[in-house]
Amino acid sequence: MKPDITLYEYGPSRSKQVRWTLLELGLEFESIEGLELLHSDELKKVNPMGKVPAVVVDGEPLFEAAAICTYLADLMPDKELIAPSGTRKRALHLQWVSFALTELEAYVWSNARNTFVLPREERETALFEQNNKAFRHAAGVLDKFMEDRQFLVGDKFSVTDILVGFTLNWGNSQGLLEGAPNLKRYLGRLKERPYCPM
Ligand SMILES: N[C@@H](CCC(=O)N[C@@H](CS)C(=O)NCC(=O)O)C(=O)O
Repeated sequence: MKPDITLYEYGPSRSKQVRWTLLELGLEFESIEGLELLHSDELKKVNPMGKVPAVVVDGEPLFEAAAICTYLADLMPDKELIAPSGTRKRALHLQWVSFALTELEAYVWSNARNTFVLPREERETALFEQNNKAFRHAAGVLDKFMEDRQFLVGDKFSVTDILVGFTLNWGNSQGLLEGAPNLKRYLGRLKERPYCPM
């Protein structure tokens, strides 16, 4: 039986990762969408941080995009969007998702927070140079890895590409993928997929 899923989302946000995963898996879902959702009491019942994405699956709440997408892929093993637990490929999924969150996303998120998310008086622009340098360094490592590959794990499209690709695209929008031609080509490949929302 297919799970009953509600997705809390807001257009230009990390919730695109979950929407994309759901569409790749062919899962139906109810969407609750809107900027006014952020920090609302309704959303805090699902994610106490009041942030999107968040989901309710068969009555149980879950938040954090990486956890949600990984869980959804696990629910549909026949779709082969993720390798089973305990396999080398699964370890590589966790490796690249952890890499994206800590070595890439942290810096583009800090840039975004200090550009338009935080109130003007709390913004710290002195961080930008350091953030950009750290992102470019990690992107350079990933660019080399992708030199002779199409996708991140087992050279087959997977949920890992959804999570990491979204973050790379975010970096690209901040001008941080100049000098990473393999990653630009990789993003091009991801954008050719019919359900890609980037
Ligand atoms: N670590 C969380 C981050 C979620 C997050 O920060 N979402 C943003 C939208 S992309 C949000 O809801 N921001 C509202 C706010 O920070 O006030 C995840 O990856 O799901």
